[in-house]
Amino acid sequence: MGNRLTDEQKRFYESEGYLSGLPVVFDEAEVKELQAVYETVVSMLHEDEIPSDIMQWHRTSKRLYDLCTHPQILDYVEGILGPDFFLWGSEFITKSPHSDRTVGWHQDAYYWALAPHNSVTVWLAFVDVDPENGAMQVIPGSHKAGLIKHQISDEQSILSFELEQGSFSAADAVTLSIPAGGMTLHDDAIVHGSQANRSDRWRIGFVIRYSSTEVKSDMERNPNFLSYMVRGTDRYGHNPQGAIPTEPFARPDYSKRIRKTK
Ligand SMILES: O=C(O)CCC(=O)C(=O)O
Repeated sequence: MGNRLTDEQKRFYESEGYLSGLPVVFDEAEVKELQAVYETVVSMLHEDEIPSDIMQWHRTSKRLYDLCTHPQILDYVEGILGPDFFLWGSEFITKSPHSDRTVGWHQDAYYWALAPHNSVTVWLAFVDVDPENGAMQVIPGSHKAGLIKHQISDEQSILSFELEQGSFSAADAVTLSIPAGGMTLHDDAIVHGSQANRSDRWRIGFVIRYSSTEVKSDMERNPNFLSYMVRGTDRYGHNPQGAIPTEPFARPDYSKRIRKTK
């Protein structure tokens, strides 16, 4: 029997918009396997690509689909979303040693054509992640204030949009250090981002997105959207369903991130 979120953890997530400090999901040997998965993904990239350019690996690669549907991860997500939810997004967000690359402060829900806002992200660490190698930071409680205006982001950011200076207080940020094989959870409206990697080590994270079945994708804004029911029953039937991949690894070519610079 896997771990379930306690009532206290659920209350913390509800009030702060994130949850960290969970026991690791994967042990040392499993982390080595995850790192081999990452190497396989990297070997499939084109020369001018970085891992975060290609999204939705779960749609084409059974190995990544299986990771996104790991029972322990789903048990934790169920503690937040309740019994009926689907998987729809996955991507690697990495920074090489001493990379200047950042993730500008943003709210995920600003990017997504999903309503109502009831989605959660799992941030799964493939290596130890801490302040030195650019761990994710969150502004506790910021998910309660609604969506804030975004602007075109700084050149170093992996993302295209970020929050305007002064629209939140970066001094309130909490850094989410995670041991390899561990994970955090965050709300789709929490303000979050990450700084450059100042260390000699890689920073490798795999983020996985899930939504409760009442969430509907606006197919005009996101015609490629596909949902994968991973727990419970879909009583709404709002979204197109994807087919579970059969090949262990294949590139999801249709899910390329559009960004300003390499
Ligand atoms: O990895 C990061 O620094 C940010 C991740 C992120 O923006 C997300 O998962 O929504």
